[in-house]
Amino acid sequence: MEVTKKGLILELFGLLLLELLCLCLGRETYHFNWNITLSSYTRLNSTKEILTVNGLFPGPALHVRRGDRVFINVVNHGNYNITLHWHGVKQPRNPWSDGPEYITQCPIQVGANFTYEINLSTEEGTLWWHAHSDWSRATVHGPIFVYPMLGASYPFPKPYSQVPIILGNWYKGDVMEIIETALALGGEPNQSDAHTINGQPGDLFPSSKAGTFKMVVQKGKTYLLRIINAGMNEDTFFAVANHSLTVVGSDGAYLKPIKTDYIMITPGQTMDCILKADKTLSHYYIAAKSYSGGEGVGYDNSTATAIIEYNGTYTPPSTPFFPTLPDFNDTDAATNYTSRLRSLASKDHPIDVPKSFDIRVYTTISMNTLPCVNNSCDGPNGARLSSSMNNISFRNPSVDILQAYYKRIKGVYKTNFPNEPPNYYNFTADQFSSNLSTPMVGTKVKVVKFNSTVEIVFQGTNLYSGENHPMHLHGYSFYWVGWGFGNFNKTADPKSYNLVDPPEINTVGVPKKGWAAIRFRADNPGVWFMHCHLERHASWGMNTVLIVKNGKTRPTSMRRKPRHVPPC
Ligand SMILES: *[C@@H]1O[C@H](CO)[C@@H](O)[C@H](O)[C@H]1NC(C)=O
Ligand SMILES: *[C@@H]1O[C@H](CO)[C@@H](O)[C@H](O)[C@H]1NC(C)=O
Ligand SMILES: *[C@@H]1O[C@H](CO)[C@@H](O)[C@H](O)[C@H]1NC(C)=O
Ligand SMILES: *[C@@H]1O[C@H](CO)[C@@H](O)[C@H](O)[C@H]1NC(C)=O
Ligand SMILES: *[C@@H]1O[C@H](CO)[C@@H](O)[C@H](O)[C@H]1NC(C)=O
Ligand SMILES: *[C@@H]1O[C@H](CO)[C@@H](O)[C@H](O)[C@H]1NC(C)=O
Ligand SMILES: *[C@@H]1O[C@H](CO)[C@@H](O)[C@H](O)[C@H]1NC(C)=O
Ligand SMILES: *[C@@H]1O[C@H](CO)[C@@H](O)[C@H](O)[C@H]1NC(C)=O
Ligand SMILES: *[C@@H]1O[C@H](CO)[C@@H](O)[C@H](O)[C@H]1NC(C)=O
Ligand SMILES: *[C@@H]1O[C@H](CO)[C@@H](O)[C@H](O)[C@H]1NC(C)=O
Ligand SMILES: *[C@@H]1O[C@H](CO)[C@@H](O)[C@H](O)[C@H]1NC(C)=O
Ligand SMILES: *[C@@H]1O[C@H](CO)[C@@H](O)[C@H](O)[C@H]1NC(C)=O
Ligand SMILES: [Cu+2]
Repeated sequence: MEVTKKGLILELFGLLLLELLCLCLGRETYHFNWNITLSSYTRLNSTKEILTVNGLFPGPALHVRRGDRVFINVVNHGNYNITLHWHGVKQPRNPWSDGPEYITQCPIQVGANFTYEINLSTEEGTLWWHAHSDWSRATVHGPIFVYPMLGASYPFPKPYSQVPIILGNWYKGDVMEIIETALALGGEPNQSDAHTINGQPGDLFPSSKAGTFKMVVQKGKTYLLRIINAGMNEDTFFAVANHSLTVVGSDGAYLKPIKTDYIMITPGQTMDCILKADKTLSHYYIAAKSYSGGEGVGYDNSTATAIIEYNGTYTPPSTPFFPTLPDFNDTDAATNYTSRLRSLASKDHPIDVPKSFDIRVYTTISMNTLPCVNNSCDGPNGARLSSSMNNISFRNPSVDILQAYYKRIKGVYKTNFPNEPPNYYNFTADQFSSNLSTPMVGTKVKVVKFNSTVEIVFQGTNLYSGENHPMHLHGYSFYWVGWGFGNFNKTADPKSYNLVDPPEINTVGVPKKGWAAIRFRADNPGVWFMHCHLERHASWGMNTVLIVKNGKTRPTSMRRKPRHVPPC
């Protein structure tokens, strides 16, 4: 820990330079006050009070440029304790503003407030924000538009207009009660009653004709659809009738353009798609429905729609043209699309994928069951549904892990998250012996040294049916270097990794009965949640935490604790 005087001066000088650089480049600072309120909304003929930010569903959009700084004071006038998370924002050295409850903060209690301080860094494209406590994110979420820096341009012709397309769900019941009931009884939570596009189920639902999201386009212009999957529990197929999409970005980083008729997007992901309005003047449906590869796994089978209307004088068809979407269970269609994603990896948008690694964590992601008194639960054979990573079903502590780490409070978490599955079996078999179903329960984290190169291989298991799991890591974006069906083979599979232009993302879909490998450099010290973005799996424990230790200098260490953080 020798911080020399010279080193310190250089360091301070460096910081000063950075600050000046930011000023010259026109880095902006914004201040917002957000009010968590209960507001009344009607969908599918049912009216209910939902949690919102400033009364809006979906919530307000943040419009920022790369590198900007944002302060958001969140005042909780709702009926639940709440936290907000800035999904895909790396929060350099600053886990204090990341948001997951009991991981980096205790919730903002009803009547209290907390200011998130967010420095954007290398993100550029589309991200989003959402609540990160219980299931409140069902209605508490919104887009983050990150434009290029002042004077910089897009790596594609500037679109005429940019439109957020937020995929979500509508539940007739109260979402918080739905998950509380499911956890109490041990079974599946109720499905949502509709998929939504920008908060509207669309006119395939007879009640909501007036409430379909409509987008008016000028023939000949291009539109950037900033698509966000804010859905709770299902991957989604998405398409626009008669129009192909050109995908140019995902998760706040650019991609090599991909022309496609449909996309598959998991909860947690974003896709930036260019749509050229070059078809006959008419009305065209936009449609979204579930991709659900799991056998016997329930899903909301409804289709949400929105409408693209060409501006002009013409007689529209009585029903707009409808797009072709893959079948609900078409895993080929899902993987065909996602396997085409490649980083732009240009001179202006370079990538830096680790060619080797210091640490590999090979972790199963699995459904499980826990025993239930008198086999009286609603899960398989009266057991209680559960989920795990490396056979540990994660439980939130009652004091946040960040605080416990910072203040060295003992007994809150253990640092022995295993680097390998505790037992090897055919993870993707069709049949399993029943002794494999029960996980351990606990709060185990993985600790890594600052600046180490990390490879994580997620291995989906087929226990109680495999499905595509969108695994999300906070505090980082990572390179998705490889994937395959079956069990990962550490000798053979790394040979086929893409170390040239892998996509840089923050949420990776681990294919049903398969694996996915990611790499990153652990250069952001802090406490970072890693979890499945299917909300029921996260509620059941498909989570862990990555603690990245401090480096040797101030700029490579976590920021100090802000003066005011919500008490536990
Ligand atoms: C926040 O919302 C609550 C409940 O709707 C309202 O009483 C309060 O005045 C609002 N506060 C601000 C600052 O808008
Ligand atoms: C909010 O948190 C406080 C303190 O932990 C707790 O007493 C209260 O019951 C919580 N409120 C709700 C609505 O969960
Ligand atoms: C936020 O909480 C602090 C401390 O309790 C309080 O002094 C302040 O008035 C609150 N601010 C708002 C906008 O509610
Ligand atoms: C954000 O950046 C500014 C300027 O570089 C710095 O002073 C501030 O401490 C940073 N804040 C956070 C939350 O990282
Ligand atoms: C809404 O109510 C109308 C009139 O009662 C009915 O025709 C329609 O089917 C209902 N829609 C839904 C989605 O329940
Ligand atoms: C969709 O699901 C509902 C409820 O589970 C079921 O009644 C209906 O038949 C399903 N529709 C289709 C087209 O599969
Ligand atoms: C539709 O076109 C007319 C005439 O060109 C123009 O005035 C109007 O602003 C356009 N509307 C939209 C929503 O683009
Ligand atoms: C998809 O579901 C249909 C109808 O349930 C079934 O016939 C088909 O085999 C399934 N396809 C796949 C790839 O599982
Ligand atoms: C997936 O790609 C393969 C190979 O390109 C092709 O044969 C197959 O038809 C595609 N499947 C779907 C559903 O698009
Ligand atoms: C694992 O199970 C799958 C599905 O039954 C089978 O295809 C595969 O050969 C098995 N792998 C091994 C190593 O036994
Ligand atoms: C992290 O490691 C890389 C590769 O060894 C090195 O180039 C870089 O300077 C290190 N970063 C820090 C902040 O120590
Ligand atoms: C893994 O791949 C190696 C090299 O191709 C092969 O020799 C070995 O049998 C494979 N292991 C398994 C369990 O399939
Ligand atoms: Cu999952």
